[in-house]
Amino acid sequence: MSQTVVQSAEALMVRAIQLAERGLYTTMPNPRVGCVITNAEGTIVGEGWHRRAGEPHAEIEALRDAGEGARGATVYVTLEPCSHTGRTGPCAEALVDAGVARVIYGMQDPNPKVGGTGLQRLRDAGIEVEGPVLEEKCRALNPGFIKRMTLGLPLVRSKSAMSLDGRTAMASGESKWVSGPAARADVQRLRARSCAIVTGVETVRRDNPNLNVRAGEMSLESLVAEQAAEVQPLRVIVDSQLRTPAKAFILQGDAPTLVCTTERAAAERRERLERAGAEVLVLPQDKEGRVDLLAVLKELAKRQCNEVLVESGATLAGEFLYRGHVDELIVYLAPKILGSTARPLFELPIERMGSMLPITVTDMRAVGHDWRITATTDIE
Ligand code: AOF
Ligand code: ZN
Repeated sequence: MSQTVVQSAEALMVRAIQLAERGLYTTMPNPRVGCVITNAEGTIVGEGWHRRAGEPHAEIEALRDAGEGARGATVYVTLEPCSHTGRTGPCAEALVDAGVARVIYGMQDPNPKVGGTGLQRLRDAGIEVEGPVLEEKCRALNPGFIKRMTLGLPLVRSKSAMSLDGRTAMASGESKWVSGPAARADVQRLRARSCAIVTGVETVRRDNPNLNVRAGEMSLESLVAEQAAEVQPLRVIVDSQLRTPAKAFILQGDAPTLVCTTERAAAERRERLERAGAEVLVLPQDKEGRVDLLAVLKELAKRQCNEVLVESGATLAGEFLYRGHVDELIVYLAPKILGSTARPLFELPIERMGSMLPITVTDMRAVGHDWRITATTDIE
C-alpha cells in the first residue's frame, strides 16, 4: 500500500534549497534558485532549478516538470518569483497562467526590478502567498547577489593558507605548498563559485599562477566539474604600475583577465599587456599611489560580479582587510611549522591591542590534513 507522507513547508523548502544548490557554479550573474511543486495531497509533482543565466528560471523548469499537475498546486520557491522581462519572461505571470493555488517563497528578490512586485502580481491574481520560509537558509544561497543588489558591491572572500605558527610563505616568497591537495581542491570549488578572482602583481610575478578553474582538480563528479569549468571567473590583477609580465600564465587560457592600474603606469606597458590579451583599466589611486580597492570592487559589481575571491599575498590581502572590504575570511591551517623568518598571514602593522581587528569564526572543519577556518569580519 502506498502512503503519502505530507511534508512540512520547511521540509519542502529544504528540498527547493537543495535543488538551487545544483546551480552553485553556473547561474552567475543570476541567483541560485530552486523550486518544488506539490499537489493537493502533498505529493511532489514538479521540481526545477535555475541552471544558467539566459536559461529558464527555476519556476519555469518546475512548471514544465509538473505539466497539468500544476493546476491548483502549491509552489515552494527559494526566491520571490520575478515580475520583469529580462533574459526570460516573468515567472509570476507563468505561475498565474498555470493556475497554481499557493506560492510559498523563501525570500523577497533584492533585485530592485522585482522587490515585492512578483509577490504582488501573484496576490492580485488571487493566489495565496506565504513567506518568507527558511529565509536565512535561502539568503545563504546568494550572499553575493544580495550584496550586489542592495549595496552595489560584490561579496568579498579572502583565501589564504598558513602554518600552525601563522606563517604563509618563506622569507624568499616561496609558498608552494603550505596546504595539502584536499585544501587545493577546496580552493578550486571556491574559485568556481566566484565571479572574479583578484590577485596582486607580486603574486603574479612570484608564483605565476593560472587562477583558473580546472575540472580535473575540483574533486567533484565529472559532469558537475566540467559544467563548472565552463563558466570561468574573471581574473583580476591589481597592478598600479603595470609590472605584470606579458608572458604570465594568468594572461593565457580561455578565462578573461582584467588588469587594474593607475595613471602612473606607462602607456607602452599598457599596450604590451593588451597585445597579450588582457584588458587594462585605469582606476583612481589611493594616497600612496596604489589602485583604490573600493574602485576595483565597484567596477566588479558593475560587471555583475556577485562573489569575489581574493587570492593574493600577505600585502594585498592585508590591505583588503585593513580597508574593511573583506566579508569572509577563509584560512587553511596546515600542520606545519615555518619558523620565525617566514612571512605572516597578513601584512598589517597593528601596534596596540585596541587597534586589533575582531573576527567571528563561523565554521571550522578538517579538509584532508589541513583545517579550514571560515570567519566573518566584524568591521563596520
Ligand atoms: C526567478 N527565478 O530562477 C531566478 C530569478 O535575466 P533574467 O531574465 O534571467 O532575470 C534575472 C533576474 O531574475 C535576477 O536578477 C533575479 O532578480 C531574478 N532571478 N528569478 O523568479 C529564478 N534566477
Ligand atoms: Zn523568474
